[in-house]
Amino acid sequence: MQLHEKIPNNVNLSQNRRLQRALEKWQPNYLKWWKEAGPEDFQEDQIYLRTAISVDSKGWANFDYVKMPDYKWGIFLAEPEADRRISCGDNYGQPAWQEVPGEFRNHLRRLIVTQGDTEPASVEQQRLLCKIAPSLYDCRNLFQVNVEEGRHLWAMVYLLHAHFGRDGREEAEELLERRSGDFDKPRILTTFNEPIDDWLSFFMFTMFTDRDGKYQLLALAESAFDPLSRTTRFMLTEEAHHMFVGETGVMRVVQRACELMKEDPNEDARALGGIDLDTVQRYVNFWYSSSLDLFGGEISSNAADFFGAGLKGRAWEGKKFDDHVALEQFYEVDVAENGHISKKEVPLRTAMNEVLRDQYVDDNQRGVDRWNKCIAENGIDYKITLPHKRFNRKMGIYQGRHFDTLGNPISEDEFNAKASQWLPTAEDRVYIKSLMKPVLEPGKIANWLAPPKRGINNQGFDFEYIRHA
Ligand code: BYC
Ligand code: FE
Ligand code: FE
Repeated sequence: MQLHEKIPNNVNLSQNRRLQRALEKWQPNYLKWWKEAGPEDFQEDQIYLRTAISVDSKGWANFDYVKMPDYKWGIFLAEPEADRRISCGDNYGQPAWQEVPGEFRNHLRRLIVTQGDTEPASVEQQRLLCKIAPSLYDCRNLFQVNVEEGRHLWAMVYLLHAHFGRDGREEAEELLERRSGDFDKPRILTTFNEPIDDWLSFFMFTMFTDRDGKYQLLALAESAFDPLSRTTRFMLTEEAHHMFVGETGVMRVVQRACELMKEDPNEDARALGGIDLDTVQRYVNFWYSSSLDLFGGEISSNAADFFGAGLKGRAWEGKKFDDHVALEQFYEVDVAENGHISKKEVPLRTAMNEVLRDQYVDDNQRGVDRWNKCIAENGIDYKITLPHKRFNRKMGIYQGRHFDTLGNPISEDEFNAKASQWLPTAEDRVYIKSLMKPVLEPGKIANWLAPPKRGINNQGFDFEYIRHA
């Protein structure tokens, strides 16, 4: 472990001078990007953050006060597995690769760049949220997520620099040049260009979009390219906290809505300055459907190529599946034609995006069930639901068609007539925005949000998570 170097790492960076120099050249550009596109405020303040200092269970969660620009963004790969074998595709059972095979170079670079692009994109999307944080605790969690997404960018840039030569270095520069939502140089994937300018959206994003991250990382953890597998395995340990922020964040919005409903004679949470459950549902519908798009097309030759080459597997390929070659099987995909849905058996490899999406859907449902349990425990008769996976899709075989939230085909006119019940309206957004006033005294919290059950790292909710410089 080389912790005291300019770039903390467990990859023996000092043994490879060329690589070290190249990354040290990229580092100031990264910091320039962070100052320009990272959190708009608090850069001089001391934030109570966790920093990874090693990959074992003790060292990866080290808590202390740190100024964000001084955060130790390091390069950490999970420990190598002895004699690791390729877990899927045509080369199943062969030794995993330590170097990139020429024939898969372009595909692999593309996957790594796409993964890498989402990380800074999310930081850009969230950069103004610190100005309207509902509590010090939440503001600290936002920064924790942001610095770790920054580290995830480092993780991908390390792979580009170490294994893709000049092209890799160029891609690493471009990762700092694109900007979320920018007209000329947008980020690569759809959801990462959507604005996140209120905290309800932030909680939805960390619930649903970071969870796409979890599933894509699980798929890449199966990669035959061992450095990618080891990198993503360590990223997954950090990812769990991001989804915790999302799931418990929405849970606390829901809890507060229930409390206010019980106080109001008309059970109207908005009347008392809360976020009503119908609005929560519309935000769920939007962020969940947008995140479903991130899995790519239902029927995809790219997905088949990635799987066949062993570049990307399914989540928990070894544990959950028996046949890791997947050449003989089929997967059932619903296709929509002339207003009808019919089942179509497609070769399993071409359906790998859909297989991963279905694994993701189940994981989300478990979180939604916990929100509904909270609502029921408050004695309120309401259920939050995930819309059908055909609803409001912008990518894949359902794009350009219209479906209700149960997945039934409807006309464009019917969709437009119902859209204001299903998706956040301009009025919802104005209302939510009006609630977004900063509350930054330790122990205090905005009226629309319930406090968390406990604080971070055994600290209380009223702990001073941020010390003003
Ligand atoms: N937006 O065969 P298709 C995370 C493109 S999140 C824009 O259907 P494929 C994080 C596609 O690239 C995880 N374009 O899809 C979360 C292709 O373009 P070309 C990020 C899209 O290639 C929160 C064309 O459409 N990681 O970590 O099988 C905070 C046809 O594509 C979209 C990854 O995504 C879209 N939604 O799959 C921070 C893993 N969908 O080739 C971080 C790496 C598809 O025709 N990426 N396209 O020009 C991949 O595995 C694949 O690129 C995808 C797409 C699954 C995204
Ligand atoms: Fe990430
Ligand atoms: Fe994340």
